[in-house]
This record gives sequence, structure tokens and C-alpha cells, in this order.
Amino acid sequence: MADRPSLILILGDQLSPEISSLRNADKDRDIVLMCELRDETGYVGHHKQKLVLILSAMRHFARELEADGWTVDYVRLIDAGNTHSFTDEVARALKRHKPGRLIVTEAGEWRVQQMIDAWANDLDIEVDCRPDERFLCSKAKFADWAKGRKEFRMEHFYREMRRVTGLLLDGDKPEGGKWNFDHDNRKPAKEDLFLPKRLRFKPDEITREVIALVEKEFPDNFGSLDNFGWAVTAKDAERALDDFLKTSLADFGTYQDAMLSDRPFLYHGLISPYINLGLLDPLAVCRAVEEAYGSGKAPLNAAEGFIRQIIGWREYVRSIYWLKMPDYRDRNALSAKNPLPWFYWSGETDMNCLRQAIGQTRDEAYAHHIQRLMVTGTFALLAGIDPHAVHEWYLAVYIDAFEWVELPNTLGMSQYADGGLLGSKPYAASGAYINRMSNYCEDCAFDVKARTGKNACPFNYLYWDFIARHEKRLGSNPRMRQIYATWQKMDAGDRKAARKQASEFLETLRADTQR
Ligand code: FAD
Ligand code: DLZ
Ligand code: SF4
Repeated sequence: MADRPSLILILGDQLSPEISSLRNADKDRDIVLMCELRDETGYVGHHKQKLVLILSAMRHFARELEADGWTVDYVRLIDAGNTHSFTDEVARALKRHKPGRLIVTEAGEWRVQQMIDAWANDLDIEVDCRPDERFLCSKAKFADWAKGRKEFRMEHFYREMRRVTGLLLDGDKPEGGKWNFDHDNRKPAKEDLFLPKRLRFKPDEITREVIALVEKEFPDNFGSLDNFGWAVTAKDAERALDDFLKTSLADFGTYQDAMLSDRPFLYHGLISPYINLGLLDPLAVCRAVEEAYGSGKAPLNAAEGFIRQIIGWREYVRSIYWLKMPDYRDRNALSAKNPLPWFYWSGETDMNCLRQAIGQTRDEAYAHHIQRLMVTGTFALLAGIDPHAVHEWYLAVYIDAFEWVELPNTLGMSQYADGGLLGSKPYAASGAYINRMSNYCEDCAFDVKARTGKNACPFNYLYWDFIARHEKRLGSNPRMRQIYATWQKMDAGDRKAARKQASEFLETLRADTQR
């Protein structure tokens, strides 16, 4: 067996020379397999920029491996004979190379892992499937942490991760005496705020070739390629990170939740696609942020807030995904059944907040967390949209979307479809929240202060309708008690008017699902 090569399969989101499947391999003997597949480009209608990023980053990574002495068997999307499935491409490669075994790092998505798990039996090959060590918390470690707990709370998990990594610790105490500095964050931003110009990358020859391929093969997919400026190599991803550390980290915390018209990036990192694809290492990113704090370049509220997103939220949602799949995907605790409105694809709506969030999603394949959670997410929650349709939309339209991270964020955090596993109450809010955190309402056809009436902000009456609709389920939630007390105290006529207007609005919305 020792003289036969190993076949090392690298998936499109495992683009790191440190990936566990390459460890202890023999460059002179073993073969790396990478394949561009229609099964993967088509399991949802990915945004065109996402397709370009992944295919171009795969091609660049293959070229880097070859330059480093590896033999790479790279199957392109339009190669003759491409079967377009991982299983069948592995089967074909087994015939070509007659390896002694197949090595692969576990898949990010449950769907792909199911395939890998069947290969030893179906393809009659020894399969060495290795843990994905880019994550700090293994599946087994999380299962241990979760055992016996009545409820999972991210904040407790996050403290554990701070201890494990040693990030922002002063001995065994949290730096600055507190684990969480969110109290200093979440400020709204003003239009005249100075915003740094963010580093974007001009497409090179490989990327231009992929852009032409995507325009030709996926002409009807959502999104525009005009602004494609994402890094497609680890080197450029590092430059993007440095740019963020220099220009934006210091203000990240303060304006983390703010939203401004036509300012899609504000002080955000813009690095999630790179971490998810393997172009940046999450722990190295956090160490760089810690170092920026240590050398006085960023305040603690920014550094702690940023690190929490990565070692806290990112690790936590991935762990929940693996603990609860596959039935997690089918949950629908609030029995939401309405179809996704057409304007989620067209951006054509008079509601300026949604027009802004969806418009920038089309143009940049990016919206920041609060836009995803409190604009497109909250609207879908209030309007009772089927969480599976919402999940498929988020999985398709964002540059960083992979099911392991997108599904818990969408289905759990944003749509409360897991019944409160991820968050202790739904992220339901009226227009007042958006008005406080953005300038969207200034240019809107609707009046954010009006609860009902012709020009009333739809978030307002939909909010009270949501509260009323789910009283049985949510009324006993201690975190919702105050809201239900307000609802009960409201004038009966006002309550009736809000519910009637919501019902009429939702009826119109249902008609706007197919064009
Ligand atoms: P920053 O705001 O600069 O945050 C820094 C980093 O923290 C991010 O790069 C990311 O790696 C991590 N992070 C922050 N929040 C989260 C979170 N809630 N879960 C996991 N990681 C987090 N993130 C994805 O990577 N892929 C997705 O498909 C995705 N889908 C989402 C869907 C919904 C409905 C919501 C509410 C959030 C989703 N997120 C997703 C989380 C978050 O919105 C993005 O990670 C973030 O907007 C990426 O932009 P950034 O790099 O500028 O992040
Ligand atoms: C998302 C994606 C896309 C669009 N295309 C490919 C591809 O052609 N080849 C590939 O190996 N991977 C691709 N991916 C990423 C996979 O879907 C990813 O590995 C799974 O989502 C598992 O995490
Ligand atoms: Fe959105 Fe309502 Fe504000 Fe218009 S008024 S931008 S619909 S929150």
C-alpha cells in the first residue's frame, strides 16, 4: 500500500495549505483532487459574485499547490466527462490514479458529509476523513459542553472559548474586568461620518476568465458582477485584513449595529468569505485584533466585540448545526407558511430599509449582520414567511454563505424557527429600531411614527400583529412580558386596526411572490 499514492480531495471551502487532509502527505507521490461541479454551483441559485469568488479562489489555490510541488488533478466546470457530483468525480479519479486510500477533511455541510460517509462502502476504498482543525471547538467538545444543559447560551460558551484560546485574558480574568463590552457599542451613525475607502481588488486574468464563465453559464442567477472586488488568494485576503485593522477596527464596536443608505461596508471586517473558504485562519485573525488592542490601535470594546463574533458566535453556530442536523433544517416553531415576496429578488419595494439592504446585496453580495438580522430577517419574521424559503434566500445571496453558518443564523437566530434554541426571544421589532439605528426612514415613502393608516410603516402594524398572532407561544416568555403588557393596555380599536391592516398587507404581499 505504501507505494500507492493517496488521493487527497480538497473541497471548495478548504483552500488552506494547513488543511488537515494535506498533513503528512507526500508531495512526490500523492495526488490532490479538486473539482468544479454543477451539483455544488446549483444546490441553490448562488449570487454570481459568490460563484466567481469560489471558482477563482479554487483555481488560484490549485495553482499555488502546483507551484509548491504538488500534483493537482483539477476538473473544470466545462471539462468533457465532468459528472458534476463529488461521488462520481471521486469514482472517476480512483480509476485514473488507483490510490491506496482517499484522504479528505470533513465537510462543512451535512449534505456533503453524508456523501463522504458512504464512499468507503460504495466506492470500495479506504477513506481517511479528518477533523476540520480550522475550528477551535470540535464537535465532540461541544457535545460535551452541551450535555445536561437545559438551555444553550452563547455568552457562557464564549467565556469558555476565551479561556481555551487565552484571548484578551489578564491571568484568568477577562481583560478590562468584563467579558463583554457591548454596553459601549451599538451607536447609530450620522450621514457625515468619515468612512474609510475599503481595499478592493481588481480581477486578475484567472478571475476575469471565471467572470466570463459565470456570465455565460449562470446568466439568470441573482446579483451583479460589476463591483466584484473580493480577494481570491490568501495573500490578498491578508491585505484586506490589514486594511481593516488599520482603517476600521477602532470604530467597529461603536458602529457595529449602525446602518446608512448607500454605505454598505461602514467599519465592518468584510472577511467572513475568506475565513469560511480557508484563505484566512480565524484564530490568527483574532490574534491580530488582540495585538491591535495591545499596541493601542483599537479600544477594548472594538477588539472584544470583534473577537466575540469569531470565537463566540461563529464557533457556536457551527456547533449547534452539527449537534442538531439534519432535523434542525426542517424546524418551523412558529408555523410560518407565507411565500418569500418577489422583492427579495428584485429589490423593488417602497420600504427604503429593505430596498437598501436588498439593493446592496444584489450589488455587493454583502450586507452586514444587523441588515441581515433586523431588516430582511425581521421583516420575514413579522410577515410569517416560510423559514425554509428564507433560509434558501440567505444561502444563495451572500458571499460568505455556507449552510453550517447560514442555517443557524437564519432559521434559529433570525426566524426563531428552532423555538428558542439559539436566542431566548424572537428578533421582532417595529420600525422604531430601524429608525434609531439608521437614516433609512428619512427617505422612505412610509411614516415610521405612524402605527396604522395609509402611510404607516409596515413594520409597525406587522409587529403588533406578530405579537398578537403568537401570544399563546410567546406570552409566557419572561423576556416578552413587558411587550405583552403593552399590547394588552393598547386601545382595543387601535389593536383591531393594526391587525386588520396587517392582514390586508400580507394578502397583497402573498400576491407579490411570482412574476
Ligand atoms: P463583521 O461584522 O466584521 O464580523 C467579524 C466576523 O465575525 C465575521 O467575518 C464573521 O466571521 C464573524 N461573525 C460575526 N457574526 C457572526 C455570526 N452571527 N455567525 C457567525 N459568524 C459571525 N455569516 C457567514 O459567515 N455566513 C453566512 O451565511 C451568514 N448568514 C447569516 C444570516 C443571517 C440571517 C444573519 C443574521 C447572520 C448571518 N451571518 C453569516 C453572520 C454575519 O452577518 C456575517 O458573518 C457578517 O455579516 C460578515 O461580514 P463581516 O466579515 O464584515 O463581519
Ligand atoms: C459552494 C461551492 C460551489 C459554489 N462550488 C463548488 C465547486 O464547484 N467545487 C467544490 O469543491 N466546492 C464548491 N463549493 C463548496 C462546497 O459546496 C462546499 O465544500 C460544501 O458546501 C461543504 O462545505
Ligand atoms: Fe423601513 Fe419603516 Fe423606516 Fe420605511 S419607515 S425605512 S419601511 S422602518
